[in-house]
Amino acid sequence: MINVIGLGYIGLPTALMMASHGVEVVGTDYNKELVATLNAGKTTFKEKGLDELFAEALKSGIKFTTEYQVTDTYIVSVPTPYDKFSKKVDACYVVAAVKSVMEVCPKGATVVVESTVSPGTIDKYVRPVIEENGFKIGEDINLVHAPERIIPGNMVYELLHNNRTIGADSKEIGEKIKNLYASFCQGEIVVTDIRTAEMTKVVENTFRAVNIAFANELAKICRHDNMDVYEIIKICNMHPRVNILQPGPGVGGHCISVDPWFLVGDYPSLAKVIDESMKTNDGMPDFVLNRIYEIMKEKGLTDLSRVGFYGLTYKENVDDMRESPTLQMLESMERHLSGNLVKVYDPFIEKDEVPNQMHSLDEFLDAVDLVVLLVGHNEIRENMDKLKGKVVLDTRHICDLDGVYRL
Ligand code: SAJ
Repeated sequence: MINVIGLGYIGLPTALMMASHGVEVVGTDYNKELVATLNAGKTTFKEKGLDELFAEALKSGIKFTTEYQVTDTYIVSVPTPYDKFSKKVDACYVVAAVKSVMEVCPKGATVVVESTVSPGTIDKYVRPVIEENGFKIGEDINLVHAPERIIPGNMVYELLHNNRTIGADSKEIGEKIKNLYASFCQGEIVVTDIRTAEMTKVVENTFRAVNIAFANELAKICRHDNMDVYEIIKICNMHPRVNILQPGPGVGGHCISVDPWFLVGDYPSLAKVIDESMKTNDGMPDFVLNRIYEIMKEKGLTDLSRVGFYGLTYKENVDDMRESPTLQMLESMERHLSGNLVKVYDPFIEKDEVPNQMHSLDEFLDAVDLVVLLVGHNEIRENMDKLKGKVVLDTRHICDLDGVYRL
């Protein structure tokens, strides 16, 4: 039996996927409310194909509990935030989970850490916890790092099809865990050592962050001299060895806006490009705010309460607001203008999360003259006509109405 610890964005789909592929799974989370919701037959976030997968896993007998199980394999997928001051990974949840596993697990068990961690975290924080509990790693307990790689918005598909990395101390244990993931994963599964697996995962997200920062910097250069950054990127990307990502209002989510900081925190004098890139991305919400003020001035608009922010989530077609650029813009306005007057709307966020939040597209559009498109949800892509007659600032390059403003 596999005990999956942490039933959030990664742990839950992973547990469901294994269960629906014939593996006996018990999911454990310390959040009683979350466990109760799952036991009541409901998922806790929206994701394409998740409800169907959940139904299948329930049929196959998956169980959810707050208790750690006595078994031979544990998969730890708990959050790894970063410390805002030191920029280093905060491994407290991983350490707490492994500690709890150590209290119940028998000798011979394997602990797989799926959470993203900076290179060296397992040596520095996880191995000591195991040894402090009297276990010898490699003899009594086996340790594996199998970082998740799935993208929110397409998690179920990517769980099935992405290649995976398994880092283990010994080839034999690496192969054993590879076989477990191969129960559902159709991608290639590479077995390597733990430090390499840690670094690879962080590097993948850092590559994307730096690429987006490059696109954001190009957007600023192009704005300065009135060039079309999107046309330029499109043409550059027709070169067989160029692949530039898209500029945007900032980088949110719990991965690309977080993981690269681990490298800056651990290697401050070496990770220069990464540091600058992260600062560029973090500066985009303020860049968008300045664009809004410029456009208001140009159009003679003075009333901020007639400005509307479309989108609260960190990207399109997900219901996740973590580190979202819109929230960063609202916070910045709160700080500088001591209040937030703008109207906000997101079809994926039903609960009231911010002031002046509206709950239908029509109500939102009636209340505003300037619409700032911050997230490219399908809803707005399918209703572009409704923006006719409004002043539109499109930060996602999804609107081609006449007179639309861009980054
Ligand atoms: N963004 C841009 N321009 C782009 C692409 C994205 O501004 O061209 C923004 C998005 O709007 C969003 C942010 O970047 O705010 C991050 O979104 P994302 O879709 O690039 O990535 P995440 O954070 O949702 O998921 C990433 C993925 N990593 C890579 O693609 C290398 C995913 O595969 C990882 O599993 C995930 O991080 C993770 O958990 O680490």
